[in-house]
Amino acid sequence: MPFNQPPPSLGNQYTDDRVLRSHLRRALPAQVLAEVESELEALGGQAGGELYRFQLADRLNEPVHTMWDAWGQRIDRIEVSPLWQRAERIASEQGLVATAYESRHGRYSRIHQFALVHLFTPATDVYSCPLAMTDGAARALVASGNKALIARAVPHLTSRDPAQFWTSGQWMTESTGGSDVGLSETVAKKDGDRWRLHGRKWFTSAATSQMALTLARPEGNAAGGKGLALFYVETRNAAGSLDRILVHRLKDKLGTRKVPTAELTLDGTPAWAVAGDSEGVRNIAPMLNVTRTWNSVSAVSYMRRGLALARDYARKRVAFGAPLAHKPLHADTLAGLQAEYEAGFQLAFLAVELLGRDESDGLDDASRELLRLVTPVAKLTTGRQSVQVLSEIVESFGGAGYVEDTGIPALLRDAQVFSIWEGTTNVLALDALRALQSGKALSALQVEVETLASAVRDTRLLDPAKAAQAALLHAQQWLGAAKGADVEAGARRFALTLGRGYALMLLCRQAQWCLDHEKDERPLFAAQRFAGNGVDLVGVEDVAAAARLANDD
Ligand code: MFK
Repeated sequence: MPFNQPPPSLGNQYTDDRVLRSHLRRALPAQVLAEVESELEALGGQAGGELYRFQLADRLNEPVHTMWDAWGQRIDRIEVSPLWQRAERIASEQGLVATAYESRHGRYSRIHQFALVHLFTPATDVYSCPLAMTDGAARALVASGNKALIARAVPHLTSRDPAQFWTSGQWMTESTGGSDVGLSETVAKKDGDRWRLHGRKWFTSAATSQMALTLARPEGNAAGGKGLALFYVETRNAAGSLDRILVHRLKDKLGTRKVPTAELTLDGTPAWAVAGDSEGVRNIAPMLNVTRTWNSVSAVSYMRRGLALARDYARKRVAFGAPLAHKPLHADTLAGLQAEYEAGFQLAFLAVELLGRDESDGLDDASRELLRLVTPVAKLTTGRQSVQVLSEIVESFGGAGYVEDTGIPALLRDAQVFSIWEGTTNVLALDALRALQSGKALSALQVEVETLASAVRDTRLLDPAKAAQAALLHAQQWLGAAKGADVEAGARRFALTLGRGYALMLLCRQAQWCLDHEKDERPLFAAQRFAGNGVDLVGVEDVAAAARLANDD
């Protein structure tokens, strides 16, 4: 018999995830953890078993758009893959959205929910996309105070009954661009007590949703984001057909191939104003901040999935006389990636924790400003990390990682979206600057970091903690000194330094806790390693030189 390499396999994705479990032991009261742990174990078992096998079997299935029926009727039916059909059922039954709104554990409900998301996302080929928008829509509707729409939609968006459960779209992007949303061309015309929307939406993810929140410009309103209004749309009429919505085609994307992302025309689509007839960007912001949090956790969950597969493979794959796991160079490579995962995890779950506190007990001004800052910073930091980590994961499998039917290449292609949708790295870096405008967020961050640093006692953690503080101080000094175009040019390096510096500080806190309570040194090693990977990216910029270099003139 010729040699056949054993493929990588996955165990229970909850019980195997030291980082998730240890974080929950620190962040949740013991009673809450005891109440939620069986759910997490069950989903972790599904994720590493039944769903992983399903993913491999479903690999080539993609959503199918049927534009016409046999008799010439325009139907625009979109059928998602069997894996996604199963994912929708699991999502509603296991409360991937509902958990946050049932609020059984008060301020801890978001941590509970996002622990489920962490297990669910990489097991369902990003079914978290429609769920993120569903959660974001529920949150934006609640924030709007629009009683009629809250009563109409939120019970569906947060249902555990698959027959009642709705997902929501978030239709923002037009062909004028996904970042500068103020350029949107869709027009809203008043029609009695409702509106009709006319325009083209160019990148509408998960086009199978029962409803959507979208932006359009009421006739006569001014140009720009403030002249847009936020609208609620139900996609189907009483007969079950799309209600004056035409689906032109599904996008042929690099990754997230299961997500039916469509180009739509709104052809007089009935719509209801969510919160007045202007300030649409401001009114959709609660949705953006929730979907960005889903993005952060999903990016981290992909790093974890890649590492779980790579570690298992390294134990099985023998080369040059030993398993790869015993080869110092291979171990060193995986250690660097594990450190990225551990730090990114801490940052993403800080955003989660603050969101949960805000929704249950309310936050004081300083913590609310911190949440506003941490949300884009966590999104941009983890989005970049996931692309880099998954690229290394592919390489860690050698040629096998480059072969489609191992399922490994799809991880990298999917990960690439986390730094693009919901705002690219650069757009979010500018959003982080916007979040700093009041001046309170940086001082809140400084106070937090000093508190975290003062709790670090193990001498081996002092250097990583100092590296984190030095990077954050450098970022603040840079911002204090930068002027004009320099601020924009350096925004990305500034925001990534905030993200990586803060992530390192949080990892030091977790490492100290693990030394004290679990006699576990691995988070300490992760903190040391992450500090070595580099946290201060502020650098020295020269705007004129950068412009010449970029434009090659
Ligand atoms: C795994 C899960 C992932 C999720 C899957 C989702 C599927 C994919 C669906 C999509 O991709 S939908 C498209 C996502 N698009 C974006 O994220 C847009 C990216 N662009 C931006 O974020 C721009 O910064 C922005 C559109 C907001 C800029 O528009 P404007 O019109 O120039 O906004 P402006 O004037 O800066 O802000 C308007 C108001 O909103 C201001 O408040 P005031 O009127 O009170 O001054 C801002 O402070 C406020 N605002 C903006 N962003 C905010 C915010 N408030 C709170 N949080 C924010 N993030």
